[in-house]
Amino acid sequence: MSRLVVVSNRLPLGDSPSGGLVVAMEDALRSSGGLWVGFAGEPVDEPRDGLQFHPGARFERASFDLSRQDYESYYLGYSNSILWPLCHGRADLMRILPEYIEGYRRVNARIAELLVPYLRPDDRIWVQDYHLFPLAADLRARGVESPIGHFLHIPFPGSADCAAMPNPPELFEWLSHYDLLGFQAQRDVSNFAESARQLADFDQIDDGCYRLSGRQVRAGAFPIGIDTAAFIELARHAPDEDRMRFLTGAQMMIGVDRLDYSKGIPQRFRAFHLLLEENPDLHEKIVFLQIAPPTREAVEAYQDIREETEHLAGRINGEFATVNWTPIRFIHRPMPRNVLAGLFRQARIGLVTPLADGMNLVAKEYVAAQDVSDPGVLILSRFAGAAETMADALIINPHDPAELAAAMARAMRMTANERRRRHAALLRGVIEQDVGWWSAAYLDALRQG
Ligand code: ADQ
Repeated sequence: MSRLVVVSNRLPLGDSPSGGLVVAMEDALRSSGGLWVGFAGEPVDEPRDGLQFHPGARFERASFDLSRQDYESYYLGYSNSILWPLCHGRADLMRILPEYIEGYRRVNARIAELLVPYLRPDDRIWVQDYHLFPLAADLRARGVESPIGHFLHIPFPGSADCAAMPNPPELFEWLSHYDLLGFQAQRDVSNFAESARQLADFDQIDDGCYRLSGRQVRAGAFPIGIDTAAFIELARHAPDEDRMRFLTGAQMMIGVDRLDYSKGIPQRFRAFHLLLEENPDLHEKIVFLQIAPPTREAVEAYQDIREETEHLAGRINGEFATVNWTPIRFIHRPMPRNVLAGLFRQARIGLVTPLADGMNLVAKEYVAAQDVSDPGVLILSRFAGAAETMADALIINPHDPAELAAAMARAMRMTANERRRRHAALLRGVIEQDVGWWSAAYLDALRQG
């Protein structure tokens, strides 16, 4: 079997808890043998030449260094101050600087340069996410002819947003060098085709097969999953009881997100305010636990969101708290995965309300963690990729506080029968389309090219 080479922005090293992507890649790499290349951690003053190999896994792992300047322009700059806001419908938050664009091109070309000496002719190369759009073009320019696939973990923007990029045709030129473009949802495949039609030299050849800038490219939706079996076990054996004392008999509603403006955290706080205003009977019956570790704090747009959310939480607690009851608990730290799993299991409501999201794995983790005989209710934004396959959640528009507050009230009052019926349907999907299914489906499609 040909070797799999995965390239991602980050190479997970050490004992940090594994997220879905790490588990998926480890799974795929272990079964076919392979190499995972990525950036390992902190930028340095003097980047070393070449790749650094890290023994100790059942496949090869190799990292590259980034200088502080490259980290700033390629990672914080182009990737997270241009592409991330653009792909999440926030073109207004983009910060377009010429050095970001140059840095992004330079780093991708350097990664290709470092990688080429280690590639074999029969490799299959799988590039992950928006940090590395140009990588296939850079590899092809250096003579690489192997199949190269890309998977985008975040939404693909529609044509109006694409047009707000610094140089839209360049994005499509980069994409045209891949054999297979993988997206989270059908919505993204449609956005890709529509944007390419408007902004590039593009034709549809067949279902899922296109001509882009004179080259043939396939595209499809491959909804990412979690390691469902492992998460179910984690939740079953999670430490609990003591930790739940704060509930003092109330039901818990939980939100777990990186503190990112795309996740809709202020919107859900406002809806919770409305819920308490309109439903005095729910006072002291519900506690909202929001866990949101800060992220990308060096990027300006992330500096305001913490203040806004803390202010809203303070206002709600100031207005409604009693001696025995604090309506919102807001924690700004990451949590060990087993603690998270236990909290999900205890929560009557799982709140996943992004304004835009590629998939959202928290929605799947919440479902996997439930006790099947007395499960909680998932409230899910229609703008999460997960909404395409999780129709049995309460699907809401996160911009509408009245609709969201009504869903919270409905979830609080939902009968055990309806909760069990909805949960059983959701769990079936989360089990069937787990992370192993996802990587196998993608790699099969890449192979058939
Ligand atoms: P993210 O934007 O990071 O991922 P998500 O899919 O929800 O979003 O994954 C977050 C992961 O981090 C989950 O596994 C969650 O449990 C964990 N996490 C969040 N807060 C935590 C905390 N406080 N402590 C510990 N763990 C925490 C991007 C895209 C998504 C897409 C994924 C995978 O934005 O749309 O689903 O990649 O493709």
